[in-house]
Amino acid sequence: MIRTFLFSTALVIAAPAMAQQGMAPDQGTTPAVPQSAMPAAPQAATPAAPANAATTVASIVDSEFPAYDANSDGQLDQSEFSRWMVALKGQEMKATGSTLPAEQVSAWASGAFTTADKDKSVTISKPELVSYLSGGAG
Ligand SMILES: [Ca+2]
Repeated sequence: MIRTFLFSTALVIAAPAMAQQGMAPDQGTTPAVPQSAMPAAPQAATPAAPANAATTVASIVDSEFPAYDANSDGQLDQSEFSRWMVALKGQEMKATGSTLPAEQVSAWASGAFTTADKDKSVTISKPELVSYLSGGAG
């Protein structure tokens, strides 16, 4: 769910950038890698996923990370991470028109933290977040 929303956000972000390039869709865009170029991808059965999805998530995380890394230590603690996830969830709910009670959103964010913190360091690093948002958290 969150992942889907992240991609649509990326598209919204990308659209004005392309418009500034004189509406030439052939310039400044990375050609899509054919699905057949990624035979090893376990989620190859998902045709809607852009081939460069991981790169897209990574670049979004890169640009947003400092805004949520309140103490600038390069890691997100649970409250920093939750703020980000709750913000994403809020945008997602707005986009989909569905709503969840605040306590459910916060319970979800708490579970997301546990899932994303693969090495159990009780902080989320950039790679952990990228992995989580890319759906690599299993
Ligand atoms: Ca961690």
